[in-house]
Amino acid sequence: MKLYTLENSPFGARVRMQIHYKSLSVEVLPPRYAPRSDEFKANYPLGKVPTLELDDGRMIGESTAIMHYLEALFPARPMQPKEPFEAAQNEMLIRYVDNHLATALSPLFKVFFGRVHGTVDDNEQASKQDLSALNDELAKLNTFLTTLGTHNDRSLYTGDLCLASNLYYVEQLSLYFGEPQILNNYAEIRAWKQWVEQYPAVAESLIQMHNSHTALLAKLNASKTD
Ligand SMILES: N[C@@H](CCC(=O)N[C@@H](CS)C(=O)NCC(=O)O)C(=O)O
Repeated sequence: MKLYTLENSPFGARVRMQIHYKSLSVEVLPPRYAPRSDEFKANYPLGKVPTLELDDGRMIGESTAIMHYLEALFPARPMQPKEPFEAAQNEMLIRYVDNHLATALSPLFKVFFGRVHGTVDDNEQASKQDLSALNDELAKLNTFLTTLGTHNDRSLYTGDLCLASNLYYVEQLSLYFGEPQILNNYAEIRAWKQWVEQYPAVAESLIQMHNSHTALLAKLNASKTD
């Protein structure tokens, strides 16, 4: 099997974490076509990566669909809780990340990548309201995490992988747009983050994403001084 993904993609990072944690033999490759090109849109399901290509050529898009598929195919080292309430909470965490947190992050992503691709003015900023909406979501998360039980007493789940990779961008983009240490007010999130980053599968994907993000920042800074 092959996973097509971009190194700085939080959606790809969560699948890479799962592949690493479960020691799966899935080859991780960059997409065959340039992102945003017509070929890219036409050849990947729903026009996005990560995409998992099966050995018979069939393809699966959407990171959470890929994660569910891999979990069903490779049940060893389970990453989805069996107990119904815990399973529901894991699903809630995934939906929190993709519907709530990602929605609040989206305006920051738009301006940041607009700058990277030169489609927005260099002076365009994320607004105070954008950062305050992000803080509202973090406050919700901080409370939600207290209901998940002590993470030190449970194993790593797919929801944790989704949160770890998107939380990386919460910290990086808020720092970029002038709010460093955005997690300072959220003790439960910081404790969860410390726990989750103890897993090499998580830490290594975060480092890969960080290297790629740092290279983009350097490119942005260089283009400013040209
Ligand atoms: N909901 C999707 C989001 C995937 C997504 O937004 N992928 C981005 C990379 S992070 C992409 O393919 N961008 C290229 C494009 O839109 O042309 C998932 O969970 O997989």
